[in-house]
Amino acid sequence: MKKIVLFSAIASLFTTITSAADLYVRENGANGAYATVSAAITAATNGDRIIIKPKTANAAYVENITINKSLTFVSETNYQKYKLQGTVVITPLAGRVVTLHNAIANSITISGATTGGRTTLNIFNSTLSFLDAGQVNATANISGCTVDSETIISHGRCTGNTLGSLFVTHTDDTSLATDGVDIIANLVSYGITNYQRNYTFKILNNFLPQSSISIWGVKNGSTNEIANNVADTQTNGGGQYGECITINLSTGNTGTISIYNNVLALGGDFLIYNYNTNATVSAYYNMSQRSFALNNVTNQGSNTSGNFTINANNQSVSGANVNAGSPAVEYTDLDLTRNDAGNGGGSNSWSNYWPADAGNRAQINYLNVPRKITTGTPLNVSGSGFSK
Ligand SMILES: [Ca+2]
Repeated sequence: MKKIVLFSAIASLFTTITSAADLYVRENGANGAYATVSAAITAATNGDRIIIKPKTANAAYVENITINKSLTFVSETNYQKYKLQGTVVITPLAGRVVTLHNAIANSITISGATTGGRTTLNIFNSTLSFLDAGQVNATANISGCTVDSETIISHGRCTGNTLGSLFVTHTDDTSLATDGVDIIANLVSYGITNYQRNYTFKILNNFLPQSSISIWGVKNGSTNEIANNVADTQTNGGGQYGECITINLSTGNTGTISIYNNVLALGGDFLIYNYNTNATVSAYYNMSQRSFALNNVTNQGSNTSGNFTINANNQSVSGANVNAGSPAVEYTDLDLTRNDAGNGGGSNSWSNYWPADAGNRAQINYLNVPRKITTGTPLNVSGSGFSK
């Protein structure tokens, strides 16, 4: 009897290992493939991979797609995206993980709250019109994507994207994620706004050529970072006072926000405008072309004014910002010189997330490295990336 039980256990393990399958989707169902993405989803089971061949002349698969399983979608053709025309909706479920690589799509949304756990949506190297993952108990990791209009998340990592605007919306999560919100090295045209109060945030090395960063919520008692960003409000203006960074926490919401090594090109009266004293705000080693007019900033020092040039064509800054960031060793640049204020500086430098040859090189989408290494202590480094 014991043998039978053991054999059953091994058989079920074997079934688990071999159950993940590749399902192919091709134009007109060529060579035995599915003709539609929806048909492949219907046939798939959790953990399967759907491999989609881009149609000739980049024609679209015209269908509304509902993803109600844990699946990964990839292109069959290297460095070429498949096109979807219609809506893409992810049905939430605790433990569900949906990953899309190399999609061209109109909108991708998670259709509602997840109960009893979390839904995870990963989108890499894709081009979208609109993305809404701002739901209760949802994590969205987005990297290497272009999203034309709004991107809405409530938790996750957002790295190396070109975005119209980015909103981190507040949700009343009941199954909390264990990590925070990371917004790193994105090109954002119309502003980054955080409302979330469940998670600590890091807003690092982003390039906002005509907009600003707004903070309307923090996790109570948390310490949050806004570092090495470029926010230029000279063209389109920023907040009410033209500011590059707006902070306005409501009563009962308190936390610390550290603002350092940013390039703040001001079109109005205040570089940083904090509406009240609910947030404890520090500002150090920021660079502006104007004098530092700050409102309700508790701690400040070593902010400098000087001449610099913001180059929107290659998302860089040159001039007085070079080596104007914090001299502390943990902010050292990749070339081991003092931190450059702006998106090129520090260990989360823009160049980490934006390969020079974007077409045929792997792209980093997350790095977790210590900023300072001490001899005699273990060095823990982790990261992830993707290709095609
Ligand atoms: Ca430097």
